Amino acid sequence: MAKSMILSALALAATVSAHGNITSPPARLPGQAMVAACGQAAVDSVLRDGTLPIESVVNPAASCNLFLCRGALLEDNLDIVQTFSLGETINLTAALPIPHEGPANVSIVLAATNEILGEPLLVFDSYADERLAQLPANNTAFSVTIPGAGNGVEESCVKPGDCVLQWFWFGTGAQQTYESCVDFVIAS
Ligand SMILES: *[C@@H]1O[C@H](CO)[C@@H](O)[C@H](O)[C@H]1NC(C)=O
Ligand SMILES: *[C@@H]1O[C@H](CO)[C@@H](O)[C@H](O)[C@H]1NC(C)=O
Ligand SMILES: *[C@@H]1O[C@H](CO)[C@@H](O)[C@H](O)[C@H]1NC(C)=O
Ligand SMILES: *[C@@H]1O[C@H](CO)[C@@H](O)[C@H](O)[C@H]1NC(C)=O
Ligand SMILES: [Cu+2]
Repeated sequence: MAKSMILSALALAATVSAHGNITSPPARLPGQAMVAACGQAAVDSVLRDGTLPIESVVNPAASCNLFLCRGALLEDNLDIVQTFSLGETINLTAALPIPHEGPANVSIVLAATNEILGEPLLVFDSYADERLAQLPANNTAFSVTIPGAGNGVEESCVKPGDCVLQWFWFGTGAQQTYESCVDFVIAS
């Protein structure tokens, strides 16, 4: 490896800082399918810091859809697809090592169109406010309830990859966007 490459790798490592992601249920991680779609440099940047905002992903390829799940793909996460029931309450936990105040929500997103199904399940008008002495407990441990019958969830979220439960947060001052996705299907 050329000395300049080592130096630039060190410089990158020095600027890495953690921001936030979902820690439970297990959320999509990068893998070989994401390498194919986004490129190795993009995946390496996410592997260096799994809490990276989408704006900091390095050199994403044109085929990389960062605005859904920060480019992470079902194909790399087939072993962690969750099964939820209509009306089930799902507890989530997030890590927020570096908070940035802004709106956040947790929504069922139709992966094919990147559209929210119905309304967001949970909305924070103000999330991760770094000016607070302590973040509210609900910023890192919260729950959502999967809608009941008649809301289109059972028809829309049938097979893995149809729907994701996406945590989305935008740090207004930092101008940074965070996304973590939990793959799920509705129990039949
Ligand atoms: C969250 O970030 C941590 C720290 O980089 C990383 O180890 C973990 O794999 C990430 N998890 C997800 C689901 O992105
Ligand atoms: C979800 O969280 C609530 C409140 O902390 C707790 O009472 C409940 O047992 C949790 N459910 C599961 C399935 O862990
Ligand atoms: C909710 O999340 C979606 C991404 O899933 C985002 O496009 C939308 O702006 C968010 N809404 C609010 C009010 O934060
Ligand atoms: C989170 O907790 C704060 C402080 O208790 C409260 O003001 C806010 O309404 C809660 N937000 C949500 C989305 O539950
Ligand atoms: Cu940040």
